[in-house]
Amino acid sequence: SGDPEGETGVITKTKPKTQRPPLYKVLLLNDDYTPMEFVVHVLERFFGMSHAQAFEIMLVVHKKGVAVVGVFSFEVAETKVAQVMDFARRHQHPLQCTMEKE
Ligand code: NFA
Repeated sequence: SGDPEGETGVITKTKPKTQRPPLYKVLLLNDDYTPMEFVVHVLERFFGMSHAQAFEIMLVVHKKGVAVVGVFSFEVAETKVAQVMDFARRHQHPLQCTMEKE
């Protein structure tokens, strides 16, 4: 009663939380058949990596089985996955690209 901070005298502030859209990791998966040079080309073409960067990430996928190749909004991630899957299919390589919520 008559206490703007409640009954305790302790001042609390509420911070308005800015809503950020969820981010999605785009993953590239290893397989036994897709040529290494093709994967390097995919990383350069669709993920804007330099040749050296692309070669490095390709080797991570090759050795560890999977790597995150980028983090994007849902719509951009979905487009990247579709572009890579379509490019691999057209070249008859079994390369797999997926996405998951961060
Ligand atoms: N493992 C494939 C090979 O030895 C290369 C590869 C790397 C495939 C990364 C897919 C992803 N030819």
